[in-house]
Amino acid sequence: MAVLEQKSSQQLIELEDKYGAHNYHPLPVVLSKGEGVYVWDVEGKKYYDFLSAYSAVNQGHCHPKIVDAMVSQAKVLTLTSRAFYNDKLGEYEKFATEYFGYDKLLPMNTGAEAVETALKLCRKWAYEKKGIAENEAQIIVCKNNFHGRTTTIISFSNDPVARKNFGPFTNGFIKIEYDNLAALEEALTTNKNVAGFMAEPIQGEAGVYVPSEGYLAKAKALCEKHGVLFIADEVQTGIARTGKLLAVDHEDVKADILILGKAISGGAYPVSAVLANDDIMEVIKPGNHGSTFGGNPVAAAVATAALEVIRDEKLAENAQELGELFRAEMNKYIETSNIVTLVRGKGLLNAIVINDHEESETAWNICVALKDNGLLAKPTHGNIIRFAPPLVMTKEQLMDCVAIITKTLKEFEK
Ligand code: IF1
Repeated sequence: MAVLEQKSSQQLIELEDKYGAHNYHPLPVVLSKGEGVYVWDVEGKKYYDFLSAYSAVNQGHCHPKIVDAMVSQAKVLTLTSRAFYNDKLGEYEKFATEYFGYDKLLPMNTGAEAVETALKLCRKWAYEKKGIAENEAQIIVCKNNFHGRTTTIISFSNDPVARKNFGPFTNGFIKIEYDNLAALEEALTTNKNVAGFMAEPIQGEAGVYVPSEGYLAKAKALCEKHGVLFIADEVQTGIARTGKLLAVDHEDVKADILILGKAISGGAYPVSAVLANDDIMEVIKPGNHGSTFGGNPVAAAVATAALEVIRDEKLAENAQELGELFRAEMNKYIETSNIVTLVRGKGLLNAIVINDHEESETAWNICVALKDNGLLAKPTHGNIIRFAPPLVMTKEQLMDCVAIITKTLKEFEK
């Protein structure tokens, strides 16, 4: 067989440009290998990965335990559909429900599918348990949210780029300001058909907005007072990313419906999940919901291994410790900087704010320079750069990354 010569980064970028939909604007780097906190481009250059595929690779790239679980299962049975049982799903559901402390788990594949599942579950609960008139349920969401890209989810987005020309949209959502308890209380008291309140415990895409201390606990208490379900979207903040297993754990909050994705599989395979207790999950009956791949044996094997790695390697504790170190080091730099105004985050989900207007290219140019200096990160909105390395990073590696980041930022000092 002819040996395909390895194409250059530029050739591979041109292939995607010619044959692929232009639904992304990636940083100009073509990756071909990942291991732990490192990735390599096709020319063999090595980088620190400071994005972790948007917090899907918390366990590090190609973690051997996770890959072995995937390969072993893939050689035996990949997919049965849910028309039949398989021998891995029940074991995984037991493991994961005990791991997170819920009665039941509904397995899906992507984060957006899990968000859609949670919304359907909340509505059905509202009609069948709370007695809201059918098709009248309202779900409260937060402005500047990011919950995925399906038509219903963008229906309650306020990002014009995510919404324009994708209408008509789904009704039944009330948008309030994030981290504003008065706005939540008003929405709960002035609308009689509220079924749920869904929020990210930290708004990731909006720019790593950490809400005020106590916000999540008080929001949950308001939901309980008004008989409304609190839905936590932990697709990005979950699985040890913020220094606890779940971001809501920082305030000892138990969501009525928990949404997981991304790192529940360590980034090896699309896996997502919705967890709830029986009094909520029991409204789902055969035929109400599902998906071809949801709960497949490979997903079950991969997610079990990925969650074991988080626990056995104490990655939440590591994220907590390294996150504090990262913010302390960045704050030292910020004291002397005239381009970075602040660093914020929890655990190893952090962001810096560049003191330039939203439309400026500065954050992008800094990320291109970081790439040239061996570290991959990407701006969220305009002037905010998210920093989210794999949670397996060592202190020495983190300090090396801090040196790269501060050295690069100094190149942009005015
Ligand atoms: C893209 C953003 C991050 C999420 C939360 C649900 C989902 C996501 C809190 C949906 C997904 C991804 C989507 C990906 C880039 C990334 C992202 F920039 F889009 F907004 F992380 F912040 N809830 N976030 O963060 O999960 O269906 O993607 O599996 O669409 O570009 P998904």
